[in-house]
Amino acid sequence: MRSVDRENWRRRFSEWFREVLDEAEIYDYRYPIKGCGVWRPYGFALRRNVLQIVRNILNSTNHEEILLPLLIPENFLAKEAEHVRGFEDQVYWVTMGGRDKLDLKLALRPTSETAIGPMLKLWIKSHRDLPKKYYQIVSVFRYETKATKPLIRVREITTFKEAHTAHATLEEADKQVREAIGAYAKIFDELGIPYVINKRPEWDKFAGALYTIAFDTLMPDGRAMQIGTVHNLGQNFSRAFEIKYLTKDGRQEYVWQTCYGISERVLAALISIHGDDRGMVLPPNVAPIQTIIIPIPYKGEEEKILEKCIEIENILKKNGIRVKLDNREDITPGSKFYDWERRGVPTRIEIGPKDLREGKVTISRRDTLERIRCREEEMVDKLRELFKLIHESMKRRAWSWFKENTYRISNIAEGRRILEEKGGIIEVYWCGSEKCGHKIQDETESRMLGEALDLENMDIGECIICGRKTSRLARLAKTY
Ligand code: PR8
Repeated sequence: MRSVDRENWRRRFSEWFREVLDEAEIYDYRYPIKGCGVWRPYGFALRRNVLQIVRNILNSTNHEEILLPLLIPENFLAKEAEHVRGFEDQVYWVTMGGRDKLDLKLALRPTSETAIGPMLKLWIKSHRDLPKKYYQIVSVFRYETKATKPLIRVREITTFKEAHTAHATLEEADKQVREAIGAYAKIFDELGIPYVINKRPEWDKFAGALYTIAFDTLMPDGRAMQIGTVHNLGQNFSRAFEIKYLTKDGRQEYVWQTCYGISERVLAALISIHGDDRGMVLPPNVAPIQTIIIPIPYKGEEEKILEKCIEIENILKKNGIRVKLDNREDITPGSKFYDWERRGVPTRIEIGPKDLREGKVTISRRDTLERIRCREEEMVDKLRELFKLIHESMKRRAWSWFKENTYRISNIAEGRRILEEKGGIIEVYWCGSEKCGHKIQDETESRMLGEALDLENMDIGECIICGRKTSRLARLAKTY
């Protein structure tokens, strides 16, 4: 019986992750600059399919795609005091133009609030110009000082999807934050990535924001990873950049802004969360190849089998299925199985002499390794049905592991022990004070993800440190 081993895989996750990026030809991290990697064709195709989902969801909520310059003048980056303080240690600077020293240093954008600021000032004049909802998908640069990791903590973030919006009132900006949370939840659902939504504590919010909401997922090793953030910027940037509009009753007001972003961490989560000891398992909606056809040659019948494979490839292509025929010679079917399993292709069709005789095909599912046989005429419908089933079952499995690894605890030592031994996320009652917050972090040797925002019925409990009554639930985890 073929089976997948997920326990061993979790234990050696870090190693697995690097191997799979390399062997499945996703992303090559050997580029000679630390924190920079190369997207290889298979990874690039996967990235493109994920970006398509992001674009569709942002476009359908009336966001407009733009492209801002990569360079930001030093005096603009410095306009919002908190922002520059938060980013100053992470900025790459351009100081020379050819042989000339530049009069004004130029930053490689670490994020684009200060690039769009001066433009919004030009574009927004009246309440009729609001709201504005823009996004761009670009590279940003951050001189990360913590250990870098492919896709997870890079210095060139090549897939930064950043949205910037402007509104007439704080209420509208708050509403935009909720819309953005909805949009991100949809993106993660399409990818089968489980998450919790938390309001980051004051001491960990985005530099220049009123507040920050974050999505966190759990990686297979039990550590939490922030996969997206939504920030209400209030009027901090609009005051710094003088972005004003004329109200209906003729006053000049500063706009209210939000911004939100996700990065290639989403791809890291997608690749990791669904995987197993054989390699990646990709959801059919983003898999670059949805079905791989592998001929099972038989002496004397090689040609007929190959012809049938080509015929089937054409039928599937015509039906809009992303298909590939692996007709490499001198490679055994077993090695081909291994290669495509490693790359996470969701379904495999094998065609051998028996299939040929009976007019049938054998289909294997990558996620469960189950095999079914069906008549050739039913194959297209069967595959379409399987794609849906596979997606649902991958998502269900990922969520159920995520929930199994979330613990409501009332004893701090127990929390520390769980995080130390198993990882996961712990939930504790917290009064909301910074002092108790830091104490919970110290005593559990973990990081506060923030206050849970996605629970329907909030009970009243007692702060795990000071005992005060509270309905706030803090989530903590060891993090990436
Ligand atoms: C903003 N401004 O910038 P954020 N490598 C990979 N992914 C990363 C890295 C990194 N070094 N740093 C951050 N991320 C706001 C919102 C415009 C858009 C990912 O927010 O600094 C993280 O998942 O929180 C993070 O949540 C996301 O980018 C947005 O970055």
